[in-house]
Amino acid sequence: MLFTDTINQCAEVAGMLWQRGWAERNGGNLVVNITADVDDNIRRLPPLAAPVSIGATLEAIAGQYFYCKATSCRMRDLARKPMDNGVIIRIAPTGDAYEIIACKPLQPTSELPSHLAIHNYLAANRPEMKASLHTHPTELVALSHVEELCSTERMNETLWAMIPETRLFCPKGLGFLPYAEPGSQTLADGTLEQLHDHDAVMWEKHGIIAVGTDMMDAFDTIDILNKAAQIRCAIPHF
Ligand code: 2HA
Ligand code: ZN
Repeated sequence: MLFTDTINQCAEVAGMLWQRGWAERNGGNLVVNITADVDDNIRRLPPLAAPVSIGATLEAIAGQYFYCKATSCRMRDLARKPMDNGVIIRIAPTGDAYEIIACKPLQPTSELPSHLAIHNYLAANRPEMKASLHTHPTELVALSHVEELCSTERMNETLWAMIPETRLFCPKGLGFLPYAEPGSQTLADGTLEQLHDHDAVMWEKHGIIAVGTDMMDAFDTIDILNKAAQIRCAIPHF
């Protein structure tokens, strides 16, 4: 895909998140690796602001390019104007900082530590996976408030039992991560650990993050999991 097509797909997914009620205000974030598709015009772009330290050295994505939702921006606005509500960043050749190169000097997503740690892992281990998506799907978050479901095993058993497609399309299930502060390194580290065995991670009482070959693929994983959660929540006397 051309990087512009990739960004348009992010806009399409952002619109669906808003339509589903999973992206209130500035909720959720998305990051996609566009390195394979950036052209020379993008490569030549000068930085719009001083480099920002990542707080870690991410060697596998050194020199790579990402499109990210900007912090405080709304998914519903990104859906209409992806370049006014998202940024393209370039990771420094040393892997420990990034610079914003297009189109406005907006700050990237507040969950950047989690997303970049994930992309570093993916680039080294699963290079076909290019996208990460975090959102707040209502029924999945609801299930993370039910104490007896709060483990990877119990949550997957429950979701898989609801409708056969869940196991078919999410055979690895999701990893369950106990509550950690949004945007924190604890959240990033825990997420990364869970992604060794899963394509999605539930953040207790907060939301979910999924990876995919592209943004639509990551969205499909969350959509399938939330469908199962919706069915569970629809069972009377829950
Ligand atoms: O970007 O959802 O987790 C807003 C959030 C933070
Ligand atoms: Zn969130």
